[in-house]
Amino acid sequence: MELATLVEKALAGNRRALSRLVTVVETGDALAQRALAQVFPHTGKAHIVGVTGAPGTGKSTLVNQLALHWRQAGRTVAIVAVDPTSPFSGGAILGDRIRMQALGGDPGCYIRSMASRGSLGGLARATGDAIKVLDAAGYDVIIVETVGAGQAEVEITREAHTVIVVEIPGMGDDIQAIKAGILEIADVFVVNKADREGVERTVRQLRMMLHLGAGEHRDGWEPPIVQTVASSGLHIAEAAAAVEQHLAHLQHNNLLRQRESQRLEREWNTILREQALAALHARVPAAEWQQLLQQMLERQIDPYAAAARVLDQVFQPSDIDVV
Ligand SMILES: Nc1nc2c(ncn2[C@@H]2O[C@H](COP(=O)(O)OP(=O)(O)OP(=O)(O)O)[C@@H](O)[C@H]2O)c(=O)[nH]1
Ligand SMILES: [Mg+2]
Repeated sequence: MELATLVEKALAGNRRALSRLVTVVETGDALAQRALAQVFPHTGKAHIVGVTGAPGTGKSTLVNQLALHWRQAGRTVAIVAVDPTSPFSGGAILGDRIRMQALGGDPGCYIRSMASRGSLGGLARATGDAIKVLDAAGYDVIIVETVGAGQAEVEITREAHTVIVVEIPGMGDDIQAIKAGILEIADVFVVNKADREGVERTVRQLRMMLHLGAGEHRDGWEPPIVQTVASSGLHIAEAAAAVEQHLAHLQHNNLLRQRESQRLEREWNTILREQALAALHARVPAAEWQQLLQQMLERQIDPYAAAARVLDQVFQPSDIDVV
């Protein structure tokens, strides 16, 4: 199929075309870039919600419930489940199966799994590009679930307008958000499995950490803490309301545009960095890279000087002065 036709069909709501288009952009190759060029003008409308937290905290169950909630409110929902740890962990498959049962066959809900693609950076890029396609296809809400806790989650959740961090009771003092350093990026805390003992204590600890922490949240927004039992649907409406209130807060304070601007600048810089490095590799012979590396190993030249050697061959010195 012609690329333009594929894009046209995908954006018109043809799900098979949409799946194929996501697969195309995931690769990140030249065709993917042409596809994204056609998709990009249609993006920027969806509310992108990131959901992150330690393995097994009930993220998939929560995402499923939130999707059902928003579907009942008449909004269309796309779910992207990202698993950087392995190509399809048991957890991801279980979560997906649960979702299929409740949401399967609903034309207003689209579900996509993204598994490890070698590098974490590659996964973050592929996820960001998949989100663009779903945004252009007109989904009102795009929920991105990331498994685990670490740098990859932080990278991927940066794509989101609203980030939900899921905690559960019974982790003692060891609140996962601290370890992962994701406290700062949380807009909404969900303490799931509130049917378990110790939920009050976990909420108290979170509240304390929020007050001890950087003081002000980055957007002058105090992250609410919502207790849920995702497996039975308890307090899902409250969690959804907290997410919607955060979006309203962003909109009323012109922060949505600011976030979007920061996000695009980051993405642009990443692309420039990757492509500039690739261009340098293409223009400077491999033997010379090796030689410079050898000289650094022998402490004959330092890394800054080695970089300058490469740059000098590609840019005019006056170009570098300008930079
Ligand atoms: N008791 C209790 N169990 C829950 C709750 N929510 C989810 N679970 C259960 O917790 C288990 C893990 O749920 P998932 O939704 O797969 O968790 P997850 O965070 O997506 O897991 P990974 O994707 O593997 O990290 C499942 O057996 C759920 O049924 C809850 O509120 N209370
Ligand atoms: Mg899951």
